Amino acid sequence: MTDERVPYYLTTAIHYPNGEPHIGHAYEMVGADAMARFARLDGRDVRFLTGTDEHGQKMAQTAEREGVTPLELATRNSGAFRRMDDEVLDVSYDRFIRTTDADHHAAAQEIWRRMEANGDIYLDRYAGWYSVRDERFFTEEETEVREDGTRCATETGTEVTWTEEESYFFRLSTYQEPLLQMYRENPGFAAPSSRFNEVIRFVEGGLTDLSISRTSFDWGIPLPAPADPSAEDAQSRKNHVMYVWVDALANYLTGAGWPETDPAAVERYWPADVHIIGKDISRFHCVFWPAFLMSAGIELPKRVMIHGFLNNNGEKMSKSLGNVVAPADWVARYGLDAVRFFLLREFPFGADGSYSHDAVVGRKNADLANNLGNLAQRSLSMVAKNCDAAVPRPGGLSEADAAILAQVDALLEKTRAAYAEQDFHAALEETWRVLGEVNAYFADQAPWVLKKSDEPRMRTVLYVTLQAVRRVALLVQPVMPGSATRLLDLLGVAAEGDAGRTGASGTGARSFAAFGDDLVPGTPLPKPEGVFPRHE
Ligand code: ME8
Repeated sequence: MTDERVPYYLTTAIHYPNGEPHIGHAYEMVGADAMARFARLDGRDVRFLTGTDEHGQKMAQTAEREGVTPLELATRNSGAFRRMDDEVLDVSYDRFIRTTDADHHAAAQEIWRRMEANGDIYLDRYAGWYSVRDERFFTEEETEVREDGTRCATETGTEVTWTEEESYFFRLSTYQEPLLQMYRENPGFAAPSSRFNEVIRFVEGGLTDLSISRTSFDWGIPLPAPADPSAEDAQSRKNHVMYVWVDALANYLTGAGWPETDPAAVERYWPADVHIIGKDISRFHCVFWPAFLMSAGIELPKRVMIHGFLNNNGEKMSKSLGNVVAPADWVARYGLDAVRFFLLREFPFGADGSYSHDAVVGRKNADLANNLGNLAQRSLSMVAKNCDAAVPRPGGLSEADAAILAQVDALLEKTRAAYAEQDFHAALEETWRVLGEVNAYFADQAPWVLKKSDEPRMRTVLYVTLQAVRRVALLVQPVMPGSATRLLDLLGVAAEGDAGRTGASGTGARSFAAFGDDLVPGTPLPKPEGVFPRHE
């Protein structure tokens, strides 16, 4: 049977497992998970890739400090990232890739071979500044000497060390024009536009060739054997491992089954629909990655969504400031759905933002407990008491009824448009604006007064309100899968199997195909209970 659904392949950055995950990592996962769930509920055949980036000098150094092997360090912390996804955040990924996986080695070596076959790789010497923290090379002009005498990268503030070694280079300089042309032809290649413009200005400033192998340590993927075994460098290339970013970026291809673990999947899912990454790694994804792919003759991803950074009360999170929050602690304190909602509602995905205890509690109490929770609880309790605990039968709709339903109905298209740009904030803002209108409608119509004066009208108002709550609950499933599912259960909406897929709450998902359906009068409803508790 052929799958008629349109494929949708999305990826997150793969995280460095040189420590435990923090709330910045959680932020990226929640955004990507909302996107994946939305696409599934909207009928797409989703493949969602995440994982850990396990090679490189940073991993090797941390392992040495901790007295374990790099693989032991990677395995331990990769497990912590995976547990965050599975047990803390309910992330519905399809594959958790580790760059130490065997199929990934094959993919990384294959892309290298293709770039080499295209004449884009040559052997030379690298002499310059390297930041282990950033796993990145810097030119002299990109660094500065601090008061304490250490040299740092100006852009990232991390320490750099002078590095001189034999290295293979990628002819990035020859891709300046092709990249600029690709950007012109694909104005949506990266977003938001402010960050895309920074990338374009960087490329316009000229590109130098990129060092893509290292000899000073061996924790990385070996270079593939040369096409010609009698090549002059056949022996010496055994001393090189791939620069960790060549290896890391190739994970997106591995995850699609490239080059040959799953050709049908490659055909179906590549090019990726969106790579979701943070602002500090935009250059790798918008400059290096498309240049590698052009060189290797592989189609480019459709979009790179560059999210901002999450700060603690306006301060950068750092171990030295002691303000690093563990995602599990946050979730234990506020509840998963309040955290997920806060992260996506508080500020636009492309912008930087901040969290504080008061801000999270504000969202939890005002937006969730009051605007949505109370409305649902009050209308459902009235139905339980006054309508035989079943969906009431409405009479003819008044102008006010029709007007509020029209606003609710328009939310699907608006939400779809916002998600197409990963603008979760705009989607939620509009949904909560309309929820405000529904609350005003409920207060104006005062069904508790109608109960004494006009029972048929009371039933109509309750029906319209439940109808509105049902549509809002459908649309917030990607953000709050657990709570939305419970709310839909309380509304007597039948679950449809696995449209939302995986995760503890996946089985109860209801796809958007049913968005336009009406609640069926007479459907028995379970005893109402609060879904969005207040934070005391
Ligand atoms: O960069 N707020 O890994 P990483 C929001 N392995 N996002 C944040 C953040 C914060 N405070 N701190 C980090 C790497 N991030 C590479 C990626 S991809 C082929 C290789 C984001 O563990 C960061 O921007 O340092 C990145 O997207 C992700 O977390 C992983 O960061």
